[in-house]
Amino acid sequence: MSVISRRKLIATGLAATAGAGGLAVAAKLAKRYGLIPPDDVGIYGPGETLTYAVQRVLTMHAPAREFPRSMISKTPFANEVVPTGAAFKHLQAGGFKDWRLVVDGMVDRPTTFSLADLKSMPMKSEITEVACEEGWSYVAEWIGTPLHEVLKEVGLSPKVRYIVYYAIDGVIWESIDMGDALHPQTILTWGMNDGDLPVGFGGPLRLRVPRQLGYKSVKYVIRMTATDDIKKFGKGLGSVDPEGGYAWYAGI
Ligand SMILES: Nc1nc2c(c(=O)[nH]1)N[C@H]1C(S)=C(S)[C@@H](COP(=O)(O)O)O[C@H]1N2
Ligand SMILES: [Mo]
Repeated sequence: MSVISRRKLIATGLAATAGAGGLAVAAKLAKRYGLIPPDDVGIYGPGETLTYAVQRVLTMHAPAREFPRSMISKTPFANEVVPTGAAFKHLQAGGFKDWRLVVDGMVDRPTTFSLADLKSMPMKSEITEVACEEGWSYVAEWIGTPLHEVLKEVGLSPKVRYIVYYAIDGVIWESIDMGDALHPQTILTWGMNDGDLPVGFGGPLRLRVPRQLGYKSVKYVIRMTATDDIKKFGKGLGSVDPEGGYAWYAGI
């Protein structure tokens, strides 16, 4: 989806959910509850703040839609971005036995998890949709370890406001606020449709954030950092997407 049509969508969504009076209320709530997204800068800033605030106030605990098993897409389309770097290839050749997820930042116990470690924790399966900002989507069963279980394990500082997460490629990184980080549907996924998570779909480890557009569901996750200051990361906009013109908050 182009930047312009995204803006149109945002404007339409705002009008539909809030109306003119609601916008004023949302602006007030945004201020009061600190619902200011990291990309609240430049000419689109106020729009991003209102979209984020309206969505957050209305949907703070609302789950993403879940589907019956019969709706699982027969031929899910992977927007393949398989990392070709030597490090990934080496891990893949070893059956991902040596894949590690580092969780650090503002936590009591910075921890390195293997896939086996994650699989030994409470698990969750959910049938949800991946929706790309370019318009296509598919439904699949995702199986993994809820992120909140991992965060409980490492002991989050009460000051933490964002979880930043990185792909092995060294380019893609994202962040989510605590509303999404602690949401029961946000899972570190290692299984798909009853099997291992295929590499094309982000295997061996992908963060599924089903309440937001596909680009928040980063594939090949190797590190997560808890922080209270998102401005310290990258260009300070919260992820690579706003650096390229897309919204940091991509709620659906
Ligand atoms: N590491 C990594 N993760 C990524 C991407 C990427 O380029 N690299 N693309 C994102 C985008 S834009 C979308 S829409 C989804 C696509 O997921 P799919 O391949 O399962 O359809 O993955 C997201 N995760
Ligand atoms: Mo996408």
